[in-house]
Amino acid sequence: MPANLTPQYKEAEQRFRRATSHDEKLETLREMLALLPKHKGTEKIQADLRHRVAKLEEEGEHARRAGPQRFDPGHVRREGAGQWVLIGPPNSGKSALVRALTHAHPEVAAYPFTTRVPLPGMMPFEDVQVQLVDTPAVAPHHTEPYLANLVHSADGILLVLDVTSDDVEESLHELLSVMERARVWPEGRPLPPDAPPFLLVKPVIAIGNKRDLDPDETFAALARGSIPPGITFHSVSAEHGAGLEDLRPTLFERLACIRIYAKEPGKKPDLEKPFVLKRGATVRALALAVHKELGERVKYARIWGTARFDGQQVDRDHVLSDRDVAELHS
Ligand SMILES: Nc1nc2c(ncn2[C@@H]2O[C@H](COP(=O)(O)OP(=O)(O)OP(=O)(O)O)[C@@H](O)[C@H]2O)c(=O)[nH]1
Ligand SMILES: [Mg+2]
Repeated sequence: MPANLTPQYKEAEQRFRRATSHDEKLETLREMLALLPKHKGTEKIQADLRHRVAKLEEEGEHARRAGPQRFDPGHVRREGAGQWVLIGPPNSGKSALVRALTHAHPEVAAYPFTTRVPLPGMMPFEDVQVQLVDTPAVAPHHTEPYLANLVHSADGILLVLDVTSDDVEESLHELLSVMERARVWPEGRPLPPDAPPFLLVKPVIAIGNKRDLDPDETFAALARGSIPPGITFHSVSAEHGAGLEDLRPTLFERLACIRIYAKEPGKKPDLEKPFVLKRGATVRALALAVHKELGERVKYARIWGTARFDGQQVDRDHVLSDRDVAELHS
């Protein structure tokens, strides 16, 4: 059966042949795998590509373990309640947004490709912090190959667009292809029957920036119309602050986390530093987060907050809710 390889696949194959570094090879192989039409005629090629990817991943893992530690721009250590990676075309305002929402100070400038390496910042929200990662621009023939790795390991993706720009649609197309290479699928968008394997479903939000230059939101409406289903749209002005206060809670809520205040019997709860757990976490998951051993020993908890009454006793499989106070008993 003919393989019917697409021009995009052949182009990725060309780049693989030219690739010199380990990361570049791995990246292009992953891309080839993603672009390969999946049918009986390509089964052999699929198996071969998977084998090569696995081998390169293993080599990478060995190199990482062996050290010495090298700066890897494709990896930013997650901190706080979760990590959002911002991607967007040049000058769309990624750095301005990270500057406005976090304590970080990335360079903001009116010329393209100002940001050269990823830069994380922490966004305070109520009593937690959410990590935002600024990145170099995505543009045809100028996209850093490691961006797909960053997107792959993030908890959520922000597609930052300048709504006043002439090429919102093309930019969006580029951003979606980075997500495709990263094997990320927007949460809330139905998976097609021919979806490639191993897709990671994550929250994806499109940010329509520079709202101050679009007072009647004509450009924002056009940009909104180009956004595929499942990707929500937020109109903001990173420079003037409009829309940012609504964005903060959204960035926490879309991480699907809960905050739990642990309390020792007879003592007041620590309301300063909540434990941040995934929505659906149980008493046992909280105990594990407090101390690995406690995860095994915990028998029940008393909870304040969403319980029917204060101090209600619940078993270790009880599902906790955001802002519960929990006293663990083993
Ligand atoms: N009017 C207006 N200008 C903005 C806004 N956000 C950013 N800018 C301007 O847009 C230009 C680019 O902003 P940056 O934040 O550097 O854009 P970037 O996406 O990080 O750009 P690169 O790092 O080059 O990819 C700067 O001149 C900013 O002052 C906004 O909300 N409104
Ligand atoms: Mg920048």
